[in-house]
Amino acid sequence: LAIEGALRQALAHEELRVAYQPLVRTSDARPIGAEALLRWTSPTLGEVSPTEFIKVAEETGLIVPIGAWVLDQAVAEAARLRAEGYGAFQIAVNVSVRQFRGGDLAGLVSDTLKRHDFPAAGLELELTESLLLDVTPAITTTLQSLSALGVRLSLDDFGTGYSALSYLKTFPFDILKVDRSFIRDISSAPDSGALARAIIAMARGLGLATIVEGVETEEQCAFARAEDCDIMQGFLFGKAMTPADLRRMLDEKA
Ligand code: G
Ligand code: G
Ligand code: MN
Ligand code: NA
Repeated sequence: LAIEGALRQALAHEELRVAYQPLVRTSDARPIGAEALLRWTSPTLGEVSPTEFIKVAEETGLIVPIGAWVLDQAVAEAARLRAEGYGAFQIAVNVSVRQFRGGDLAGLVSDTLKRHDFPAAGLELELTESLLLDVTPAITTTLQSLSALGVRLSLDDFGTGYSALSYLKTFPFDILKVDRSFIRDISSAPDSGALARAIIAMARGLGLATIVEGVETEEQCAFARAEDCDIMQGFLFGKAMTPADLRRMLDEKA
């Protein structure tokens, strides 16, 4: 595989970078944090789509060292932002199932937070339903250790996988990210948004915070506000951007 070979070189040759997509508080439209999203420009393959190379990284196990690197970069950036006075900046990092098998994930997270003197409560780890498909005792223990550190756990892309709703009560999740497919066709039609509305209400009933993903229009933004969703994310506010662009946005919206 061309991608696999090139990806093995990528970390060592500094071809990877982390981009940051703003997370916006619904109540006052302020950016309060960002999701770290990995980007790769390969000298031979050009700009490779994350959906494509993350799949390869997961299959080969390369996601273990790459994931540790993303976590380090993202927490370091968030610590700098806090030191520069950007409030209680929150950082969200995606974690693959494979990283739960690659060693001591809770230890890695704890060490990373200590190294950058960053509070656990400022870090959100985004997990997908695939983690819960065949959950092992080791996965359960790791989730509990992460939660005990004070890190917040979110269930990403909610509603697209094979979720048994009981997962939400069995595991220590703090945040539910409503997949963007549920708000894609929001309109003035009376039944549009019914599923998103039900998911948000259920999350609230379980004491989970909610993030609505894929907010691209004012109409979708108004929907999130009307439904009292906590945080919004989407192209209406910004795509994944460089740290410099993120600072410009935080300065403008301060
Ligand atoms: O940035 P974009 O929306 O194109 O990302 C595509 C997919 O890649 C998403 O599912 C996203 O969660 C995933 N992704 C992006 N960065 C990371 C990362 O650092 N680690 C993992 N595991 N997944 C990531
Ligand atoms: O799976 P996860 O939710 O982590 O993936 C995040 C992906 O969603 C990124 O690739 C990001 O580029 C994409 N994304 C973020 N906001 C929007 C949006 O408003 N519209 C669309 N179509 N994609 C988005
Ligand atoms: Mn995500
Ligand atoms: Na998502």
